Amino acid sequence: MRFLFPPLKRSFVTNIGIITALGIILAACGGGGSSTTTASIHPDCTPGSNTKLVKLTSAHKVAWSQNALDGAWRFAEEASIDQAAKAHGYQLLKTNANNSDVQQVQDIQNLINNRPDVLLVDPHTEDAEAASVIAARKACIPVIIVDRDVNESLATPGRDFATFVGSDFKQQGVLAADALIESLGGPGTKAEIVELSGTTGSSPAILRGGGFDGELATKAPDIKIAASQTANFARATGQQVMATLIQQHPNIKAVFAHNDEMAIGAITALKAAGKHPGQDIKVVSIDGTKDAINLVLSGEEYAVVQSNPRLGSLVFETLDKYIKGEDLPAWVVQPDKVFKKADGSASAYLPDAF
Ligand code: GYE
Repeated sequence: MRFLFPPLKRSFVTNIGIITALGIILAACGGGGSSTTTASIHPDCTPGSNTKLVKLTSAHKVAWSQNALDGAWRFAEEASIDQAAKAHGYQLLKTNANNSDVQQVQDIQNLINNRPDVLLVDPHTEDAEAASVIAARKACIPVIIVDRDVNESLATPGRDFATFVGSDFKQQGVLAADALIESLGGPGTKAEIVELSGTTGSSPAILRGGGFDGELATKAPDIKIAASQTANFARATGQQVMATLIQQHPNIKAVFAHNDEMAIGAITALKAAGKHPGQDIKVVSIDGTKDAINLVLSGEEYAVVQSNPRLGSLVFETLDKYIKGEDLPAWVVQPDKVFKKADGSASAYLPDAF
């Protein structure tokens, strides 16, 4: 029995409907087809009351809870997970929470009910899905957290889940601040800027913001953040928020956006307000989408800090290690780079951009 569903063509409702139906069929068949059921590989684990992270000796059915499918970054991540699951021979059972914590909590419960061998979770926000990760551990299903982390004081790697696989978001924020300081002429510069943050409560928004703000305050204390507002990692929202902020702060000299989508929206708004991004206002963002790298090459963006969405290989190599019984670190770090026009790094990266 296959669990590979086309990612973009179905709504989460359809996916969950199918998952539930498949669950009923599996139950009726008395097993998981070609897959090994959780019960058979964890003879000593009692679902519902398990207190320890279970070890795996084999795995076939992998569940994947995605927080949204709403832009180039997430499509690239989803494709990478799909491809790596296939390459490593796993069946993949997928959900998409459409940027809703309520939906993602429900999705994870539905996935647990289908008794996968392992669960991969990309949490929408840090706190909201932590209890679901613990619910999976109690149900004898080990979890790997992918891309965005949970609040590790609520669910802990090595105890409640196997490990976190993802980028160093704080370091991305530091690198973005360094690039922005450079774009404005160096640490002695006096200027006002604005910050467009990602989804409130998500680990990339918290850590990118913290890394950026700390680096700016330490290295260039006269560059002040005049306003910091969320635009939910979305292009259209970035445009709307920037249109208002540029009226309120007409003298700003730079914009830091927590992702490329918001930067692209902001550039549209700045131009509509008569500004010249790249000249009178410098823009720095994070991700590495094709659209943003092209703006770096045209000079409208100063720099893009990479956040590599192609996490699939690292995730499934990590899962293979877990199955072999190797000790995993609490965090498997995905390394990232910085792309600029001046040093040729943006043009060199462009063919790989997503
Ligand atoms: O930067 C953004 C997406 O979690 C790192 O989520 C990811 C972020 C990424 O919506 O574009």
